[in-house]
Amino acid sequence: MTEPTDVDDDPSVTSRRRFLREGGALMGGAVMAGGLAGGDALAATENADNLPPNVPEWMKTPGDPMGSQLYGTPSPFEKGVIKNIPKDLQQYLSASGRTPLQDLDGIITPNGLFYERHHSGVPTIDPAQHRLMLHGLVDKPLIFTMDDIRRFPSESHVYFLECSGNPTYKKPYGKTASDLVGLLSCAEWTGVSLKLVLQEAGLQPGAKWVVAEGADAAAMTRSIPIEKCLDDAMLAYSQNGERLRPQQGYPLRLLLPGFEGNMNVKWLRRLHVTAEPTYSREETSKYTDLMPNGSAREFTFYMEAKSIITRPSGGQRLNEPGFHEISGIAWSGHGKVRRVDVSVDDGKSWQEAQLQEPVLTRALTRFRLPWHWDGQPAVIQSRATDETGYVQPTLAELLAVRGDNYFYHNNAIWPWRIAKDGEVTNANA
Ligand SMILES: Nc1nc2c(c(=O)[nH]1)N[C@H]1C(S)=C(S)[C@@H](COP(=O)(O)O)O[C@H]1N2
Ligand SMILES: [Mo]
Repeated sequence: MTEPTDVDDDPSVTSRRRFLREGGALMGGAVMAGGLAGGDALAATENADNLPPNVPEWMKTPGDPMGSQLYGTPSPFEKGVIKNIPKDLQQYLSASGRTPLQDLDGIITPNGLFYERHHSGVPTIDPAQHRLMLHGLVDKPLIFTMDDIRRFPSESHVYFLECSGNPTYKKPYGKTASDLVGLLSCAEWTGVSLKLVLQEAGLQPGAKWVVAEGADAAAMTRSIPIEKCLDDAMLAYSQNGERLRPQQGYPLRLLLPGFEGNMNVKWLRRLHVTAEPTYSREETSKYTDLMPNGSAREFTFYMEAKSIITRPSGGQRLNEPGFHEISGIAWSGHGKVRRVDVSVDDGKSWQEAQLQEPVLTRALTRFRLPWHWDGQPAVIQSRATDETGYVQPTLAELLAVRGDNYFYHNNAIWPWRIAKDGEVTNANA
């Protein structure tokens, strides 16, 4: 029986899905080829009557009235900037939709394009009927309504969130930045410090883990070490200024800055304080890395330093030689990005890129490097170093140490090949 699973589950399903995605990629490709890397998405509809020195038609009559859109949506000309979900897979309960990283600027992911990954569909939860139960090794077990949660002092922080199956180690590798690492997004989260909520209940001696459970049909369950719970863990109810989207865990999710996406339990309904981890499916069968010597890396928690060039990147085209800004994103679960180096000569030499402010801990950091493309074939890539001094490895280095018995936690450098005609493709594919 084939169970519908996804990127961070069964590798055979992953490759089947990749195959399906490539079959359905033609239409998306047309959208992506324009509008990127110097192209003009609207060139096809160019009309000289609207170009200087003429007065364009949209200046000759008033525009749409107020109230035509009570919740704003992007310009119709941006309709190609959408989540990356293979068409054939949209009916699956266990699925993922990727952020179109190559189409975005800055470091914040708009809520409508935030990646989504769920194991049993997206529940529709009435916040008035939602409760958070806190029990186990506490002095006073408590049940909170959403109003109770919102009475705690609030805080807001910008953090990235990344699935640990992003990308897997299994070939074929994706064509675009989104295919490769689009299970990654970044938002300003608002909520309450988990520490405050735990203090309200009073932790008992021996409290070492907090087991979090989601209110979806998967009852997603993960054990969180108490140190993280008393540090920067949050119970988040808003993202980018508005309430969480249903896909992100409305009305309440756990947000564990820098920890693998899976531990950030959505639709959070229960926190059980325990002495031991619970060894749930998600921390034994899944999200655990089988090493070449047969031992398993489990409870790895933090996502390691990583970066990718998003422009120019796979699926895009450089229209002509000359000036092109190389731009991308870097991040580390361990803290701030300290530097990003970029190579434009297949890794022979590296130049330090400029980091765009703000450089925040456990958030995406935008980097850029001015580049003159001489029109010859080139391989470009970026390499992140975080504040601990850790340097992002190559795929070969990573495979040499960890093997490929498993497919989580791939933070390898990802090179793009630029052909003489300007076409950009995945150099590892
Ligand atoms: N309750 C619940 N929480 C969950 C999941 C889930 O299926 N159910 N998926 C996890 C996984 S694998 C990831 S990568 C992140 C994805 O968060 P997002 O959908 O907001 O991007 O949520 C995690 N939390
Ligand atoms: Mo995930």
